[in-house]
Amino acid sequence: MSWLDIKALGIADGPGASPWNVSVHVDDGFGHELTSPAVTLTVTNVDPTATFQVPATTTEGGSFVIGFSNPFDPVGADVAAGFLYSYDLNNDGDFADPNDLLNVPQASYTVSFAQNGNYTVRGRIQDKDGGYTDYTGSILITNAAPTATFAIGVAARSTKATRCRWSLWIHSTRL
Ligand SMILES: [Ca+2]
Ligand SMILES: [Ca+2]
Ligand SMILES: [Ca+2]
Repeated sequence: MSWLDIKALGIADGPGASPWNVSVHVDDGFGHELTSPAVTLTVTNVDPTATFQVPATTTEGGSFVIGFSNPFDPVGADVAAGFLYSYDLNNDGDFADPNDLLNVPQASYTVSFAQNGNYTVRGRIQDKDGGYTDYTGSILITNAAPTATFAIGVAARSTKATRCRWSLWIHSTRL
């Protein structure tokens, strides 16, 4: 009995109702019938996979997108049910920290880190049966150089053409 034969019986999605008791009944059409002893068949779930994408670098304070593409599961029932995604921004294995996301349907997540540094984030794709695969990706958050605008004003006050008083002021704004 092949796997295709088993799938034809409707046993395709593990774990489903596993374990199954399977026996084979043979009838040659001439009155000879035979039923085999039942054997136990356990169909295990296969974990889904995907490509986890994290940009290599960005600038601090800016937002960027992490997420999954090419989700795959060999069982149509698991694909049809849709996958759940989780995001662990500090890669501590806990998907419930502030700004983490646990078991959400969206395959991408827009995040930002306030400080520069090298960060590793974890992502998980999970099927309806709880099978999952974790991935990690690293991003370098570069320091954002401070910027400023300068305004320089000059005023002249004079009572005579040969005598002048000058005032100078500088205004700066740090962004
Ligand atoms: Ca399954
Ligand atoms: Ca699966
Ligand atoms: Ca976490």
